[in-house]
Amino acid sequence: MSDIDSVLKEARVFPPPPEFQKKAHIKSLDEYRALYKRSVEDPEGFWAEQAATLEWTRKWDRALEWNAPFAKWFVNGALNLSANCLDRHVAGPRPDKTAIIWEGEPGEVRRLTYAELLREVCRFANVLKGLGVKKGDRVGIYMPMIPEAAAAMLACTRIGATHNVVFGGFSAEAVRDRMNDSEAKLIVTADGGYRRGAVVPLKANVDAALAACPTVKHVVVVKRTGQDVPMQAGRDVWWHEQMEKASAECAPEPLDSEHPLFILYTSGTTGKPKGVVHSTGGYLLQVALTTKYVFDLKDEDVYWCTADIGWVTGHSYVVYGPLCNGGTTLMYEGAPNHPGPDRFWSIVERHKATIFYTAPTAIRAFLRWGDQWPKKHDLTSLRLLGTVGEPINPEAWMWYRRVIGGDRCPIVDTWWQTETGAIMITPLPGAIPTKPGSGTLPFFGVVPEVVDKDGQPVGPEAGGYLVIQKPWPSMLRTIYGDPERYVEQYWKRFPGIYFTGDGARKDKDGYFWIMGRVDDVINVAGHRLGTMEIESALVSHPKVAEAAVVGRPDELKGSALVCFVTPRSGTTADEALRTELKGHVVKEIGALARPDDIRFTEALPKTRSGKIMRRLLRDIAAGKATVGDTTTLEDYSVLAKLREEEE
Ligand code: 7RM
Repeated sequence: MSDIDSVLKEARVFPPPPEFQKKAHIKSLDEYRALYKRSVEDPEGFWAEQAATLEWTRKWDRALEWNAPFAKWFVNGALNLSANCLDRHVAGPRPDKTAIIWEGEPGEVRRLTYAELLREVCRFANVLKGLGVKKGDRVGIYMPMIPEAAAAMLACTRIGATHNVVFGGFSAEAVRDRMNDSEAKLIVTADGGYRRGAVVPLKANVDAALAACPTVKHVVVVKRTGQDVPMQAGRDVWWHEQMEKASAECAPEPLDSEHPLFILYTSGTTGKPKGVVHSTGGYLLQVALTTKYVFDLKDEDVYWCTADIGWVTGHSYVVYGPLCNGGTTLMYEGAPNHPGPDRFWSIVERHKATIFYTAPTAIRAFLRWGDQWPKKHDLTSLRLLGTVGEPINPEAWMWYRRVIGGDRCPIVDTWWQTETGAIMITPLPGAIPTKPGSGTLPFFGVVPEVVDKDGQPVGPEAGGYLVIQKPWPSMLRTIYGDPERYVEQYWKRFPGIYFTGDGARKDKDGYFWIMGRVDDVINVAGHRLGTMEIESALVSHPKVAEAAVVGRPDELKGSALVCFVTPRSGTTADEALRTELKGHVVKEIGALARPDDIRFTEALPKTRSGKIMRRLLRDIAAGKATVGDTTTLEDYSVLAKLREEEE
C-alpha cells in the first residue's frame, strides 16, 4: 500500500521550435538548468535578487522568515500591488498601451489603456473609502467577467482591503457562506451577467444571500444588463453614480509585504470550503515572474487566459501577472459556444491573440465539437498555448498542438494550485522540450519531489505523492480563521514539507507526470492505479471524447474499475464499443487495468472550473447516495441522468 503504480507510456518529445527559442526570454535547456541550479542552491538569494523587479516603498530586511509551516517573505518590506500593476507603467513607457481588451458575450468590445484603468481603479478606491472600507477590511466581489471586476480587485489592493472573489456562477448560498466566513463589509456585484445568451441574476442572488449576512453593510452594483433590480435604500448604490462623483486621484497605500491580499475559497474534496489566504509581496513576485517566463510575455503580445476571475487562475493570470508585466490581457465575458462552437476562435482571430491559456476540460470539449470550428478561423497569430487545471490526456494535448497550434506553437502544461498561488511545475517554452501529458520541470526556486508514504523519494519512474520541500514566495499563508486546519491539511502527513494531495511520477529525465488527486487512486488486486492514466488510455481511442474512471468496492480485487465514457459525436454507444474499449485499455496498459464496467454518458459531473468530480461517480458506481459538498457541481442534471441510467 505504499506507492502508486504508474502505467502510462508516452514517448513523444517536442523540442522548442528554433525560431521561438531565438526570441525567448530563456533560450535553452542549459540556460534553464543553470538558473534553476542557482535558484535552489540559494532560494532566498535568488528570490531576493528577483524582488528588485518589483517597486517597493520600503526595502525589506530579510527575504524569508520560516517558522515551519508559517512563512514571511520580504520581512518588513512595503509595497502596493496596484502601483506595481498600474502606476509604474503609466509613469513609464506605457500610459497609452492597452491594458485590457474586453469582449462581452453579446459582442461589444472595450479597450482600456493603462492610464484609463488607473483612473478607474483610483475612482473606485475612493468609492470604497467613501463607503467606510478601511485597510484590512474584507470586500466581496461577485461579478461577471467585465473590466469593472478587475478594477474592483485592483481598487481593493490600492487601499489594503482584502478581496474575496466568488465565482459568478455560484449560488446565493455559496455567496452567503463565503461572505460570512470572511466577515465581509461590502460586496461588489452587477445587475446581471451574460452566459450562453441568458442573464445570470447576480444582484438577486446577492439580495438572497444578504438576508443572512450581518457583516455586509453596502452593495455596489454595476449596470451590465440593464434589467430591473430592486435597490435597498441605505445599503445598495450604483457603481456609475458613485464613480461620477469620485476623484480620479488616490495615492496607493504602502502595505506590508505580508498584508493579506485576498481570500479565495476552494471546496476541496470534502465538506466545508477553505478560505485560502494569500499575501502581497511574495505572491505578486512569483506571479509576475512566472507570467514573464512561462508565457514568454513580450510587450507586443495579446495574451488571453480564458479563466474566470472567480478562480485563482483568473486572479494570477488574467489580472495580476499580465498587468504587473505591463502586458495586454484579454477578457471574455461569456461561454465558449455562444453563439456557436467557434466563439473562442473568432476572438483569437479578431484580436490577434498571440498567447492562449485554457483548461483540459475546454480542450476536450473543442475536440468533441470537431475540427471544423477552429478551421473556420485564422489562428496564425498564436505563438504559444497553455493548459492548467487537470492532467491533460496525451491525445487531447496532441489535438491542441495540431489543430489550435498549427503544429507550430509550444504548449506549456502548468501545474499549480489555489494554495500555491502561482505556477510551480511547467515547461519554459523556449527552453524545455515538452512531452504530451507532462508538466515537465519545476519553475525557479521550486523544489518538488515524489515520495512514498514515509516521505522517502521513490526514484525514477515510480509513482508516489507529490510534495514541495521548500517554502516559495506565493505559498498560501493560512486558512482564513483556521490555522489548525492549515497545518493539518498541508503539513501533517509529511512533517515540515508541503503535501499537495496529488499523485505523481518523475521519469528518467526528471520530468513530472501528475496523476491527479491521491483520493482518486484505485487499488486493483494490489496495484495502486492513478485514474488519469486509465482515462488517457480510453481517450486515446478514436471514438472516445472524455472518460472518468473510479473504483467500486470488490471482494475479490479490492476495487473493480468502473469507467464512465463520453463517446465522440456520431458514435454508437453499444455493447460492441464496450468490448472494443476494454480490449483497447488492455492493449495500452495491460490486463491489470481491464475495465470491469463501462458506462456511456453524455456528460461527466464537473466542478464549476471544469474538474471531473470522481467522488460523485464513486458513489454512483457503488450505488450509494451522494454525500458531501456538491455546491461546486456544474450541472446537477448530469448526476440525475447518470442515476437514471443505473435504474
Ligand atoms: C490552478 C488550479 C489544483 C489541482 C491540482 C491538480 C490539478 C492543476 C494541473 C493539474 C495536472 C496540471 N488550482 N491540476 N493543474 N493536474 N496537470 N497542469 O487548477 O486549486 O483549482 O486545483 O488541479 O490536481 O492539485 S486548483
